Amino acid sequence: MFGHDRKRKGAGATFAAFAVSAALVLTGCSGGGSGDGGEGGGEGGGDAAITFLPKNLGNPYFDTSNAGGAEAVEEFGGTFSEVGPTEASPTSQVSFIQTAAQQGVGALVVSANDPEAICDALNEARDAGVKVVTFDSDTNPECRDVFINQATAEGIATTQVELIAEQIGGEGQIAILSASANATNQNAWIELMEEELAANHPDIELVETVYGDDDDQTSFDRTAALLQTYPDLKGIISPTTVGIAAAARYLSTSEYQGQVALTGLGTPNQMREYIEDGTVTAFALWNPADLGYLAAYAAQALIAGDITGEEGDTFEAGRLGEYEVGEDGTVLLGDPFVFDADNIDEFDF
Ligand code: RAM
Repeated sequence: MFGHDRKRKGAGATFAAFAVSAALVLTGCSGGGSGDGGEGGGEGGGDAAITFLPKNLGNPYFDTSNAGGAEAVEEFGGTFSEVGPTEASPTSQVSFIQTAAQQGVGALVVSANDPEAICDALNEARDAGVKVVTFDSDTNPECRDVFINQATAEGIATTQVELIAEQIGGEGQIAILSASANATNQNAWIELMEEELAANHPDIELVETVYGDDDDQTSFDRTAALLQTYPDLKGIISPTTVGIAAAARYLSTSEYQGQVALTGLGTPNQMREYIEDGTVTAFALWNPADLGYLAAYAAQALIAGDITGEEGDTFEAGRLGEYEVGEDGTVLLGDPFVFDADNIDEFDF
């Protein structure tokens, strides 16, 4: 459905919007916090104090999405801060949620490491009046007000399967290098990738899914182990920006460069050198800055009482325009996007 060709065809307009918004974010994130638990810059908007809580700190993907959030918060005159754990483990976000609730922030914007493990803490925060927006990786729907989804799970899954199928000629063994084992987003995509492989690619065998925990070194080591264990491996899908960058780094100096295909979800800045040296031919993602920007506007709309998260609620999201809340309190950002040697230089995030 979201095939490679289709994405390239629609590329013109999207390229321009994408590149411009990335540039805006780079210059417009002065309200950003530092991840030390303290409140960031920005003035006034006491009610619109919005805390971003990524899966973990130190991931350029979340640096970009949270810069998008800071840009939005600055636009509507709220207060932005960012806090987060160093490890993307199921319960590592709980203490940050509790602290934000004690501080009485207006809203938390969270990418969940586990659909269930942070639910009690989130619901306690909501009981204390904090609005909860999940983005990127959801919790169970009853633990948040709204989920900002980067693209449909089906679209993200199908895009990656189509890319690997194209890159290995439609047959052979592949493996998946994922993030943490409980990540809601990666697990949803993996399930759908398995279905897509079974339905439409009978000659591709998924031999194993391994977990690099969104940690660079762990992902690097898992890649090495996969290549040793499966000498006939033809390709790897890594549906995580941390994993794909680490796997590319491993492949780029190994005997497998150009022999074992690698695709998945990556940021252009992390993947550029591997596109240039031929380790990777194409990968996908969305615009993380827009994702954070939209999440911040949804948080503000909840705080202001403009929306409650009911299906059919609508709100304005600055330069992105109007959005509507869909089924299960989900708001959809857009389509996944494929990057390759022809377009990667147009992006800077
Ligand atoms: C990593 C994280 C994030 C995911 C991206 C694709 O940065 O796991 O949750 O959406 O990859």
